[in-house]
Amino acid sequence: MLNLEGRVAVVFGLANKRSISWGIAQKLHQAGAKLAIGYQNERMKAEAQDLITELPGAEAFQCDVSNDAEIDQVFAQLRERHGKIHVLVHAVAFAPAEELKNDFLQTTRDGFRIAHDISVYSLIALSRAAAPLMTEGGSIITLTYFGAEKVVPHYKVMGVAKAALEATVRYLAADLGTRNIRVNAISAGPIMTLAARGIGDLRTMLKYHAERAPLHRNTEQAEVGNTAAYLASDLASGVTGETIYVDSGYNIMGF
Ligand code: 0WE
Repeated sequence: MLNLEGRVAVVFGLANKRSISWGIAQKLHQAGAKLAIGYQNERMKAEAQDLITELPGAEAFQCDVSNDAEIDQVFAQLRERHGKIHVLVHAVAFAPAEELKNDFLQTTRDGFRIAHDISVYSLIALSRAAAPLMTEGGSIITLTYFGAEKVVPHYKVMGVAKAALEATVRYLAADLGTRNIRVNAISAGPIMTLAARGIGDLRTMLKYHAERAPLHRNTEQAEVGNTAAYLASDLASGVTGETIYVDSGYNIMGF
């Protein structure tokens, strides 16, 4: 039923086996998509490449999404190799560590800029580069978090960036709809990834989340991957500009 054979999917944001991008890449691969998977830099290379070789036919590429020249180069290569693409997954976010430690009131101009450049602007840049290759229509998927809409302790400038990301999804969806390119966000519950590991009380947060959520458990990468596979497929042909929660239902609770 969910068949992505003949589709080319490009995934950004692989760091290690805990990455949400890895959960998504595995599911897209299982559904039959051909994959190109990107990691940020030399430091991420070895671990990313080891994982990518687990998916037969998947190719690895290096791309720092804050660098326009690297983005151009990656999409030129994709054009050469595949001619067209169908799916873009943006699973990238960063704020300087100090910004998540200090009071939100102390957010620096530079920390704000970096968080928005890497976590928000990169979706615009990647979408602009991907759209000309999505000649058969397409699906663009990004990752967001509940901290965009309600205050989550320590999330701070990332919450502001994710709010901007969710608005960006709507504006991109409006622009790209005429080309049958859909743009959606998945709001995942907290998951122990490399990006989350830096957070002191993530363990407490995960426990709290599992206690409060209707499904009384945490979110798994594979569950996010399943929703990404749905959004990538024709099953979601009428869905664009949305934020879909994959969080065991946590966000619906008021008390
Ligand atoms: O979006 C995220 C990760 C965001 C993130 C995390 C870090 C930590 C290390 C962005 N940049 C950095 N920079 C670093 O130097 N999540 C949804 C995971 C996450 O991050 C949190 C969370 C959750 C959940 C930060 C504080 C509180 C909760």
